[in-house]
Amino acid sequence: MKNSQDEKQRDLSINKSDGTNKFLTTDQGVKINDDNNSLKAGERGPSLLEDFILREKITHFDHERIPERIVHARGSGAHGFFEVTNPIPELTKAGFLQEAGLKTPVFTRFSTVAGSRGSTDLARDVRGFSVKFYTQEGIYDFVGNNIPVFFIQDASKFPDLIHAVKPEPHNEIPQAASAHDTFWDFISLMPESMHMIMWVMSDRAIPRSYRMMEGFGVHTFRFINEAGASSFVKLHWKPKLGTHAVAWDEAQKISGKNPDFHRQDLWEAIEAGNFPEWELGVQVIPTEDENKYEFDLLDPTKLVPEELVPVTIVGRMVLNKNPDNFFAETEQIAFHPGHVVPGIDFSNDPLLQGRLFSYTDTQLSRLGSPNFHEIPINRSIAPVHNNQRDGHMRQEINKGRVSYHPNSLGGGCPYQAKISEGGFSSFEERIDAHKVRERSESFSDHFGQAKLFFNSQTPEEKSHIVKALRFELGKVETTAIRVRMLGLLSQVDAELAEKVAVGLGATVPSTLEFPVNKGVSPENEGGNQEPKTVEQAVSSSEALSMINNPTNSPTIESRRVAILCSDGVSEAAVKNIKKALKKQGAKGFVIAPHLGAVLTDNDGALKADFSFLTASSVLFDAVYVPHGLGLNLLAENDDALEYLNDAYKHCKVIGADGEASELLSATSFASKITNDDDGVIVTSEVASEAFAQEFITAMTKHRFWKREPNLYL
Ligand code: HDD
Repeated sequence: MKNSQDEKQRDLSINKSDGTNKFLTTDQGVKINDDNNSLKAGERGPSLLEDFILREKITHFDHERIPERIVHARGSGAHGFFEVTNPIPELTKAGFLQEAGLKTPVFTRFSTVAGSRGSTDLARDVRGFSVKFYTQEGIYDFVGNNIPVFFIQDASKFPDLIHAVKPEPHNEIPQAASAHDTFWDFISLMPESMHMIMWVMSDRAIPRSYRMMEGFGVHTFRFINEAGASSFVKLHWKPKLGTHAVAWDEAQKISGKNPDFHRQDLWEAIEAGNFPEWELGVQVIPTEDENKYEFDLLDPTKLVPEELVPVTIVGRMVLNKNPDNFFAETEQIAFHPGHVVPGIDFSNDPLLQGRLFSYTDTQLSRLGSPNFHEIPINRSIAPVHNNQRDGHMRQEINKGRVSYHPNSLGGGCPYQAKISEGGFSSFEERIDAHKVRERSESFSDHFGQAKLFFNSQTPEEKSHIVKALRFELGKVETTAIRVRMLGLLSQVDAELAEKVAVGLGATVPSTLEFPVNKGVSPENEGGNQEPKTVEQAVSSSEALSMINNPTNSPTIESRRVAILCSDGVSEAAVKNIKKALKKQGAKGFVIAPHLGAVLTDNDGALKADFSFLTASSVLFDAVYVPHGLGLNLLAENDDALEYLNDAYKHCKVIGADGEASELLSATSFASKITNDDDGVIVTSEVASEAFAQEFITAMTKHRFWKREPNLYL
């Protein structure tokens, strides 16, 4: 296999254009002399229909929107490469996984699910994690999420799920939020969603950055090796920067201060050369182990605990180039879990099977034609030859008179590939079954893994789940829906249900009740099976907790620190912390009452990166106040104090040196600071290296959740 790392960029370059030093022209290449005035009958007269320049410009403008994605409309993407570190030829014959060091170009898109294209990045939601591999054997698409399980077990419920979570149809409210009646009405009637609900109510749903999220293929897939032997696999992406979240109050504030927070974070990291990186891991389940577990491998509401099947790392992905054009690349990219290459195949997971239909179908209305594979970002770098012809916006000029197979007039070309020549062949699974519209009994455990997830959380994380549920269900107006949800939560954990109930001023019901709707027999409500709880072989798993996650490394790379300054600030202190942060790959930003120069204690000047108004505490990972003469100005400035108050509330590191530590007594949290809060660091020295070190060590802990009232202590 050849290293094709740059091949996709070369392929894209033939479609790129740049108007620098060029004439303005019409779409037909005619040079334009006046782009400011339409052609009129007299300078004050009506415009003329013959003005082809005006007509062309307006027509193009009138049609420049395409339908947004029906889900995952809001997203951001980047180019990069995937490199094999541990080849796995014994598992799969997929060419891009065969040799150590082999690089394959990728384009990766991250997204929220429910919101529309212009919605906030910080919604409480699942995040999409899609990777298009431009392999030498054709396109392979990984189309996963940052959560390893899903809400529903059968694709036939997907339209219902999405209708329920999207803004309500009568008034189009609320945008990018699940906290409303229709979503929880549906969920309260779908006990199979309880495992996923635990994840979505956890901090996984409010990531600090796209660069700090795990990715999961969710379904069980198959790998097939050269000899035709198959194994079941689950795919994982593990972020180099660890898996981290923001606080819910912070997420809501970020949504107002900078709704592009994740998009900008990804863009700026790549522009600054802080290329985000993930490891690709596989969990391999031998075919003979298919029925070994207490859960069904085909059930997408279940994960395989890493304690039962460890994750083996096979390669790494680095994103190192921003798109040149958002629409052409990030918007027009079309992913499809059915885009696989020889060596990768599907399982019979009924959710996956439905997806295999949906993705091509949706591109037909979104991108407008079956020729969407010709759009540059979707184009394979492996040669494409077949007898598919014509259609809207066809780019390729197929030569010859033959567009059918078999043929003799074209010498039988293009000809089929033998399996030994790389021809795709599906795994020959033996199926001997009745055609039925049923769900397997092995899918009926709806609570066992919800319990596993909940039991794997730290007390802080459990407390966040309770608060998230109080928020979400608190926004639900129909009491019966809240009560039904409390019933389902009690099946996961009695204490969890009780604590949520307190927030709602409600009582946990003693029985589960599903109302029977008109015309539907009771046994068909909410699937075919009575929901069950099956005891799991693993009762708690570190990998499921973000705080205990074994892959989290103590790094502050690319983290942002707000340095609150006013005239008279100690230049040495600012430089000291900036230098120390830079050494760790992080960055300090000077925030001042106004933009322009901030005068320093030694008659120098620092450039303000932001004023108190143009940034906000929630856009930073930590706040530092250096010693200085103008501290009394900060103490009187509500905007400056809000940086500290919010940073404390969101459990971030706060540092102050010299007299700056006195500023903390002007904050709303002054009386709450305790000696054992490792996240509030004060020193009497100015510009002390030891202080900078302590500040950085505290930042590696990400957040000091113990400041919050914890419902589980
Ligand atoms: Fe889906 C988009 C992930 C179930 C139908 N899905 C979409 C995207 C991601 C996922 C990441 C955005 C791709 C991009 O960036 O362009 N979807 C998932 C995961 C699922 C899942 C991890 C469950 C395990 N999806 C699912 C089902 C169906 C769909 C069951 C339909 C039966 N998904 C779609 C879609 C979308 C889509 C309507 C909208 C835009 C697109 O495909 O290209 O076809």
